[in-house]
Amino acid sequence: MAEHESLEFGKADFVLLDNVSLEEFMANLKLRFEKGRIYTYIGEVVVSVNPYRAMNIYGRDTIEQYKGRELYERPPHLFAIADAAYKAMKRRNKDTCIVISGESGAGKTEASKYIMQYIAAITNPGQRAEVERVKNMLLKSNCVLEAFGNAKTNRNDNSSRFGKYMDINFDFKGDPIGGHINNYLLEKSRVIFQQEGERSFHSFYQLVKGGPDSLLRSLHVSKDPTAYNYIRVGGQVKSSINDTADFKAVADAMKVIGFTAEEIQTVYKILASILHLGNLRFGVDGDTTLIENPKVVELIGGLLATKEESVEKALLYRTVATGRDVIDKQHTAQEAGYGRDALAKAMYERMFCWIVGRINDVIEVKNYDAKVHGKNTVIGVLDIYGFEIFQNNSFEQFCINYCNEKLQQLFIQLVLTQEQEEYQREGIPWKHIDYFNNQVIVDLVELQHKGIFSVLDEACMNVGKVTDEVFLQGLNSKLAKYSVVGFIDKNKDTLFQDFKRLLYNSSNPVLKVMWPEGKLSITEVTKRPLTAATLFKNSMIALVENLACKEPYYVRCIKPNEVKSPLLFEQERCRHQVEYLGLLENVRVRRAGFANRQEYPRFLQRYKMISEFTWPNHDLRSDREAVKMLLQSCGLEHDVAYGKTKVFIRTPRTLFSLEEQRAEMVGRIVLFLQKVWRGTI
Ligand code: AD9
Ligand code: MG
Repeated sequence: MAEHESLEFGKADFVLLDNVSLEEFMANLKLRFEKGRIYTYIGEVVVSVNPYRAMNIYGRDTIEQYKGRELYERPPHLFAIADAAYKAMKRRNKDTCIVISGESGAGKTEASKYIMQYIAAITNPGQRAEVERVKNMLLKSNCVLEAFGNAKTNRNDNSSRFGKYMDINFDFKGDPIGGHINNYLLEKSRVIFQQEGERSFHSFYQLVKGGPDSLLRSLHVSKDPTAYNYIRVGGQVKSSINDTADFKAVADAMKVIGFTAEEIQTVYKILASILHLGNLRFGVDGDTTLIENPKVVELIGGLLATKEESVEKALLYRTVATGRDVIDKQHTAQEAGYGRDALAKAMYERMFCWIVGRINDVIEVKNYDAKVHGKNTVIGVLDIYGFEIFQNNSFEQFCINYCNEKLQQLFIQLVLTQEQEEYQREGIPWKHIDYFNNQVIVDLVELQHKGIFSVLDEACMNVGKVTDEVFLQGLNSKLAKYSVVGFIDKNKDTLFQDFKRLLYNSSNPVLKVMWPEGKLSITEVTKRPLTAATLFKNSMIALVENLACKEPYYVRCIKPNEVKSPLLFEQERCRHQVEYLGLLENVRVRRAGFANRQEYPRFLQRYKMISEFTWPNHDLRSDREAVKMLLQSCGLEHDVAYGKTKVFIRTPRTLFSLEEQRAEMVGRIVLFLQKVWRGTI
């Protein structure tokens, strides 16, 4: 319980508040923020407030202070939670996960990076080259993924526009031997449009501003971001980001990870093609749709290693199969514009997924034989896009916010519901603590037939008949805060097959592999693909199932103000977050509850040497009785409760004391045995 911390900095654990009220909680949170103490515990949960300034608390010396320590021995820190997850994984062979949540700009991505850095720093004491290689890849992958998956929004200069779950695999020694990244729904609409004050993905500005002259010349890209429609809005946005330096860092990271020169070049070519695509203009001449600036098509054809005529045809026509005939149907200028934008978004998304796949190729554990090396365990780190409300909230915000509700539901399930259920099951006297269960919200979105996703999918099946407005009526007020404009299109996520064939037929092999379904002929592709919402829902359900079977550790991030100030603690904003994160309920359950529980036989196995009643074996009626005697004899029974199958320990201090006594006894026993061995006894 971090007693070494002076009270001047507030309570290091909210469980220690004199009264558990919202007022006291907020006062403590504010005091600690103002004193530069950005982390506070609720038991084993870390509450973090974004400091919006560089803190000198992540260096080598701090890492050393936390390494191998127990949570309550040091002031609250992300490192302590990372260490706890690591210890559980190493000592108890448990798969663990660290779930980081909080709204956009609250500090999740930064936290996830510090956690990974900590794990990298404390592992591989033997300096094995292969392990060092893996660690380096894992750390470098962040830089690449942020370049392509993050963007400046009005809420965060480096906002994650995709969800990321990374597994780190460890061998029996506890050293990282590989990893795997799952990515979730990239906000690809950003490729073609940004709200005022926002930017597209960093990668575009890095290329335009940081690419060497020779590269830009070969791509026919100018150094002025405002020359490109797709990033024009963002091209003028001022930000703290140094795109030029980042371009180099990302190129270096890609090289280190093992992207070939050809692959990196292809990535640049795709980025450039997208920029050129955005400048294409369509017009009409009589009843013919045409491209007003055909020179741009030539550039795109060159960059994508496809024929100029093929690009033009794919942009202006759609090949459809009617019965046995195949005909070319001309787009209207509007349809052609829609197709162009869909192509730009899809090219970017495919490239992003391909990059993740390539990183996975390199970091994935290979040739691991559990029989030889022992069990391979993992620590998962989840960093998703945070809850966000903009002036205009569309399909993407809807998905992002659904994802946050889903994670909150998991937290409620594990921390609030199951915890209370266990006390009841074990017969521990317990007064139920009430909380808002957001299951109703999750159901509203994902329930079969009745949920919003289902209604949306149904609307998408009725091609032509249902517009966004009709869909809205169907939903009534369920979606009051969202603008439904584009919901149906974004959910259907149509990309004309012509484009897939175009890119599959590229003579650039790197590009070609991103478009495998372009292989199918016109008559083969009639199956309706799953909608974006269904895919997202399925991926979220799988994610939650995956997290639920691991031992979870939580970091709950809070954003102190809207203006990125290191000084401002906006009371109302923070209170709101504390409320919807259910932190007060968390304190109540934790406080009334128990920090640790162990089944009686396991408890005895570990601590029986402490008491004469239990060492070497007890003769009591049951293990339960024996544990009672043991705890009585060392004066700790005031801090425990006896369940049906488990003993519950209220505060970590008691556990600490047991551990100390055990260590002392083990020492004595060893000494005794040595003497027996030497014949001095
Ligand atoms: V989003 O949901 O991806 O939009 P995050 O990930 O929660 O969001 P992020 O980690 O990107 O937020 O933090 C936002 C900014 O706050 C960072 O770019 C830093 O400037 C700042 N920040 C966050 N955490 C820290 C920290 N521990 N120390 C210093 C921080 N600055
Ligand atoms: Mg983030």
